[in-house]
Amino acid sequence: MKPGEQDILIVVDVQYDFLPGGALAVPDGGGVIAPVNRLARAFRHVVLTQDWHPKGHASFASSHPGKQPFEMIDLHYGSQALWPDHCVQGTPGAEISRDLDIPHVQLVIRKGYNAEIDSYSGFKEADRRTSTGLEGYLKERGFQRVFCAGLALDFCVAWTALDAAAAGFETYVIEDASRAIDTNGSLAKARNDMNAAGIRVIGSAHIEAK
Ligand code: VGL
Ligand code: ZN
Repeated sequence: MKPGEQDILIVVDVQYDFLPGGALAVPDGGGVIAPVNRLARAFRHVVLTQDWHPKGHASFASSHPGKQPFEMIDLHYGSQALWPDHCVQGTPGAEISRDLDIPHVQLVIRKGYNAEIDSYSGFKEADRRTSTGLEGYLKERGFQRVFCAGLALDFCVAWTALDAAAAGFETYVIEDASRAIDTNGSLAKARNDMNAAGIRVIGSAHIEAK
């Protein structure tokens, strides 16, 4: 298919902390850079998300004495996975990779900046009520199809895609332009949830150049 005026690519969290050597390095995370750059050239409209936590964020294991990264904890909005400190506002690990070559990016949406609430999704925080404003932005601009890629497939890419579908966008995830963390069955669960929501998981070969 050929992306048009009503299609937008959301490139999720391609930040140094999720790349090799980063605080929460996604296995083969660097493998997304080339396919994302190639893909982005086919889209006139591209937005990025950026995980952007204050120090001491509720999703950091270090904020909960006795807890380790990748354990679960109950927070006021429900169950939350705990992570190593990552993407702390203003640190090098929070920067978007300079290897992304997408000068036509139109918007960078930051998320996870509320100290007490995580946000895997670019649309809605983990309390499932606090909006980032992205839905309104995309609707006001008349987009109909949303294509998601980036890091990590089983967390921020999947949650962003699930919220895009819930908001009524025809939603695609581009698998070879994404990589997963895969902890505690998260990848299988994400695939199931995306399937159930009618999200199409496709390869970037299906996207024709402009
Ligand atoms: C992410 C865990 C914590 C992601 C962000 O980008 O998938 N995962 N924060
Ligand atoms: Zn995070």
